Amino acid sequence: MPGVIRFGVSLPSDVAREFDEVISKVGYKNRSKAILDAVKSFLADLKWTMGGSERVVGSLSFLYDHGVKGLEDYLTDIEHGFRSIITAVLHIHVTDRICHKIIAVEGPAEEIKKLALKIASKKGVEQLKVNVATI
Ligand code: NI
Repeated sequence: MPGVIRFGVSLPSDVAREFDEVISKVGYKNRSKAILDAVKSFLADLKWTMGGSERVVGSLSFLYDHGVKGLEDYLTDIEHGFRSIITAVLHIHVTDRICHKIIAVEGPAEEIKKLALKIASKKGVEQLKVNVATI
């Protein structure tokens, strides 16, 4: 097949067995597609960790307490400031005080990292998670 490289990989037998069991349970028909997905996810995580100029697409998800003074305004200002990489924002009211926000992003990993750190470090924000994929 053009554009495809075949290579052998050595794994400890218990890891290989578990890999085969798990991918089969979730519906993969063969190892190649599972390994392709795993490698893409691994690369996306590394690009994110390196925070370089590589373009990634993904989302930030976090909870926050809208009762914390100034937090809503801070988040709105941040969203305007980073509008070049924000493609959508979803706000869900979870309880009387707690909101769940999902911010869809696309752009350089380093910019997405900056945005995530500015939000995560703020009082009242909890459990921020970043999910990124390579384009
Ligand atoms: Ni809300």
